[in-house]
Amino acid sequence: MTPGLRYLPGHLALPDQRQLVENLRAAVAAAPLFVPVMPRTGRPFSVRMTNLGPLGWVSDRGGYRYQPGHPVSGTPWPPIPPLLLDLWRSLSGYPHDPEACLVNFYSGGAKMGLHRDEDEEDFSAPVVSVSLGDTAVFRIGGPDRGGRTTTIKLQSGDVLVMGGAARLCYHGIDRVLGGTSTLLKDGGRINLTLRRVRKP
Ligand code: MD6
Ligand code: FE
Repeated sequence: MTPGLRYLPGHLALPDQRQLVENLRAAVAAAPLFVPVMPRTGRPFSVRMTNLGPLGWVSDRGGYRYQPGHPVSGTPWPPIPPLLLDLWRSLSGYPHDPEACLVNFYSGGAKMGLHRDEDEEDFSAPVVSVSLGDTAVFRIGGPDRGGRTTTIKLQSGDVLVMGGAARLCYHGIDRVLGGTSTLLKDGGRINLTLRRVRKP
């Protein structure tokens, strides 16, 4: 496994997963899921998104960036729930709190192409990822596109930390395996990624 990649299967107990789903219901009511589109082409993502925290990641025809408010309403993003801040403090090894929590919602045939998380200023902080709901096939490679890749099945409650050399590795979601979890009433999958954006 890539140095700096930590895979923590079942790290979040079921009551904590349920708590997060409750937190997310309230957050999505305040900051609705939006459909990002690819820079230049305007092609829509199959994943719907929202964010928590002082900054949120958005993608539109103008490019990828972090901004303080929702792309449709302009309203500030809801706060990152305490449970996620505790998770970050216990796992990140980074002395400052995250500034962004990207919420990805996968339904139907949603997937995510191979990409690197590189829109942040501070790569010394890891990205901490939490999976909720249906199992996903997560693919991870090296720092260059086109290299060898491996897959990990991410189940509800699994946590992944991408730091060190893994921080800038290519990764994506091949597919979500429907009907593998009952956590979300209507099925699907939620992925939360906690990020530090700016240098402190
Ligand atoms: C997902 N995850 O699991 C997509 N990025 O749905 C990511 O893109 C990701 O899991 C950076 C670090 C960890 C991740
Ligand atoms: Fe990513």
